[in-house]
Amino acid sequence: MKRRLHALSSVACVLALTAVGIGLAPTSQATTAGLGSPTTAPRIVNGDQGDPSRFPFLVALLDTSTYAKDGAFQAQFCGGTLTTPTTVVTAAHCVVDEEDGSVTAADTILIGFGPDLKATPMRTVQVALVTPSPQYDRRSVINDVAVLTLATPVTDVATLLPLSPTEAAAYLTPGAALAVAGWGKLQAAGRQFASFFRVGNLVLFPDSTCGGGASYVLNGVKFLGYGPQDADPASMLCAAGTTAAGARIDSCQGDSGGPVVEGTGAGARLIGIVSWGESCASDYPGVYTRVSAEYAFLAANGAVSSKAPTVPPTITVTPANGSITVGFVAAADGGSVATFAASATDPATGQVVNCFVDPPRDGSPATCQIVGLVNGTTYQITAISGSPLGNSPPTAPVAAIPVPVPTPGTIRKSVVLGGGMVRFTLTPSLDNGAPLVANRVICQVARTNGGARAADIVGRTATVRRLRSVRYLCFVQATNDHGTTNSSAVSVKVRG
Ligand code: 4AZ
Repeated sequence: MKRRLHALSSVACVLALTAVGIGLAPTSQATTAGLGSPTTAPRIVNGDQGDPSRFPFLVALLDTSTYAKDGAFQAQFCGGTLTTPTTVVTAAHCVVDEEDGSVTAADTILIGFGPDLKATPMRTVQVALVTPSPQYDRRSVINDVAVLTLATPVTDVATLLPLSPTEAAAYLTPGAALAVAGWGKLQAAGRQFASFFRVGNLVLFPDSTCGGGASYVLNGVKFLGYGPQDADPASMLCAAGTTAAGARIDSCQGDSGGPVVEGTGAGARLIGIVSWGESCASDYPGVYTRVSAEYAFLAANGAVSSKAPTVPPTITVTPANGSITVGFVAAADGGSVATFAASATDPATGQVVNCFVDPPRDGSPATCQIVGLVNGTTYQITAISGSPLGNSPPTAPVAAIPVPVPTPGTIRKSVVLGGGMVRFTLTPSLDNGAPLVANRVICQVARTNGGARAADIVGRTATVRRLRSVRYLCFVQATNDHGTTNSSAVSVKVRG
């Protein structure tokens, strides 16, 4: 029973390749890097120790009875990915008998959570339903995907979204950086498995290597390609990595079913599932199920979050000249964000101006710029996370003024002193980050808007002199390097 399905997985791989009869190198020649260098620590094959915070969604498929007898390290037979609180996505070949096509009974599989198979006790959850893709073909290994439905939801572990067809073009560019994770063999030869999961940094190969037979050189290391009889680029991806020393990085037996991830943060996606390959770290890349091609199957079996964002994004608001730039970070509420939107409302006129941006796939903050705004006007900024399934509620409004012009103080009190003098008491003007170059009270003859007299504000007062005995409109005018802003005016009747 020890690592029972490892053997099955590797048989699946061998059959896939031999059935089509291309002249692949014998396994003994195909094994490569690291084998002759006992000084280097064992790796996934040439991977690194996993960072659990980067792969919370990585799960182990455990054989129930082996787990009871010998623990998780012996019972682990495949990897998987938690894509919703109730679904694990894995490879079909992990749960379909190679010989007769029978599907593994749900009660013989436990899902193990945690990075270390030798940690006791491992957190386990029972499986209620095992659903391999009806399009999975044991001979060609096309559509190598299955959904395991959990008996109880796991709500405290971060999930990973499967790549959707609409996102595929942006993610699946040859040369894209990927990571594969699992507890599989550390070397192609022998039976040395990882206890703590390992991660291999891979590069996505062109489709021409994955059914077109083209070879590919990565960092000076030449990889051979799979021909049309071996690999099907419609349902498979090819990928491999190299170490700085020129060794090949690959998944191996026991990694099957586990995730290939591209992107980080809100942009992270499950793009591949460990499926098969010509041995491990050989002259050939590893082959992975193309998740975006299985999206309809995954969605139909509940393995895609159908959740609209429920929590607004966190926003940063930066005023600029005639515009306001809004930065967005999606909330980690499990909702899938298709678009961020922000709007600026002028409360005085009710006018609204919007901007939109898609979340970047590297998980970095998205930004968009609301343009065509009037400098010095106070706008109210709100934002949402949007999706075809619905939008989050808006953020609380944040006030922003395009260009940091000053905010003038307001006139609190005016005292007519006689002799053509009026003394004003004011609230302070705000420089909004750029020092005031002028800050004064200006009085104009109300009837003509002429005859202006001004006085600098000193402390909280200003005394305007040489006024005539007429009605004036008086206001605060503050100026910094970005511009000048006037307060609203108060009416003052001057007597001589
Ligand atoms: C396997 O037997 C297997 N190098 C998984 C991945 C690869 C080869 C074999 C890719 O499960």
